[in-house]
Amino acid sequence: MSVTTRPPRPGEVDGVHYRFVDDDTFQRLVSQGAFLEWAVYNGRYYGTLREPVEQALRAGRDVLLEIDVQGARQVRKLVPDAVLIFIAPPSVEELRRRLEARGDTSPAEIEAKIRIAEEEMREAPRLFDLLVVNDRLDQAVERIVGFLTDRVR
Ligand SMILES: Nc1nc2c(ncn2[C@@H]2O[C@H](COP(=O)(O)OP(=O)(O)OP(=O)(O)O)[C@@H](O)[C@H]2O)c(=O)[nH]1
Ligand SMILES: [Mg+2]
Repeated sequence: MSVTTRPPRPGEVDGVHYRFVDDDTFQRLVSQGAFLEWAVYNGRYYGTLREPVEQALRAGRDVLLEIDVQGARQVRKLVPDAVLIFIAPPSVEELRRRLEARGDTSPAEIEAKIRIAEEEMREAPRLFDLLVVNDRLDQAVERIVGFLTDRVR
């Protein structure tokens, strides 16, 4: 679970979907070195706390992070053999349709997210180990599972 300064959307629960904090709290965590990685996405801060990740790794577990491209770049530096998977929409039009269908994102925010996604899709091929187009969910899942199964073999 990530820490963020964006406000919760309807139905999102603090401590479940994100840990929602104010700017001062986020900056304090940054200066304490509490984050493994952090980034600014669409004007809001997002970060992964270091401690729970290191604890899980010490216990021999794999850790899954759902983070943006800036965060992926930091993780690549810290953990060179991390597996980076970029999940892309089939098209910008479909991304817009999905964001609209979610019903919790304003038109201005949808346009901002689309601009960010276009930029991320330009950078992704250089950084990520696998690009998956999430057209049909079951097929996207199959590609990811297949890729990870080959990697650990
Ligand atoms: N670097 C970084 N990015 C994060 C973190 N947590 C979430 N993000 C990214 O921040 C972006 C915005 O996430 P949200 O605010 O959840 O917006 P969303 O429209 O629900 O985006 P998705 O969760 O990707 O569908 C996404 O690209 C997330 O992957 C984090 O801890 N670190
Ligand atoms: Mg989200």
